[in-house]
Amino acid sequence: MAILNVLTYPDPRLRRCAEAVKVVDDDTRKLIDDMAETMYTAPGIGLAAIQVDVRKRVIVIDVSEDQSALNVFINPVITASSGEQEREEGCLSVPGIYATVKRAESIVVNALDRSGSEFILEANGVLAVCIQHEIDHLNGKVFVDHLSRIKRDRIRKKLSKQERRGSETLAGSAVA
Ligand code: K1U
Ligand code: ZN
Repeated sequence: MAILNVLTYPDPRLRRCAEAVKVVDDDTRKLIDDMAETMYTAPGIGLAAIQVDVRKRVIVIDVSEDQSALNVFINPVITASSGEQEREEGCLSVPGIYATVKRAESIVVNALDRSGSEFILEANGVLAVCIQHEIDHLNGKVFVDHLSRIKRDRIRKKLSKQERRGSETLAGSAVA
C-alpha cells in the first residue's frame, strides 16, 4: 500500500469532475487500499479520489472510533434525502480549517462495493454528512463553497499565510 499526496485548496485540480468507474478491477482495489491508508494516516474520516488527483468516482469513509469500519463507495448516487443537520466539517484538502455546514440529515445512497456489487445504504448523522461531503468532491465542490464569500476569502488568506510560513520554515531548516 502507499500513502498518496492530498491536493490542497485552492488547487484547480480539486475543481475537476470525476468520471464513473466502468470496471471494478485490481487497479480500482489498489486505489481503494492506498486511499484508505492515506485517510487513516492523515488522520481523516473520509477521502475522495479527486483529492489524490485521480478522476474516478471512488470514496472511502470510516466514521468509527477505532478505524474498524471502512465503507467503500464506487459511483455513489444519492437517491433520496430528507431533513436537515448542521455540523462542523473539516477537510484534508483544507488543512486546519473547520466550519459549520448545513446538509441533509438522512440520505439513501446507491453504489458499488470493492467487488463491483451494487448496494443500497441508508445513512444519517455524521456518516450522511461525510458521504455528502465526499460526493461534493467528486463533483469538483469543496466544503468551503457552502460558506459565504467573506468566510471563503478569509480561509484563502489563512491558507496562503500557512503556506508562506511553511516554506519559510523549510527554507530556514535548509540553511541551518
Ligand atoms: O477531506 C476529506 O474529505 C476528509 C474529511 C471528511 C469530513 C470530516 C468532517 C465532516 C465531513 C467530512 C476529514 O476527515 S477532516 C478530519 C476529521 O474530520 C477528523 C480527523 C481525525 C479524527 C476525527 C475526524
Ligand atoms: Zn474534503
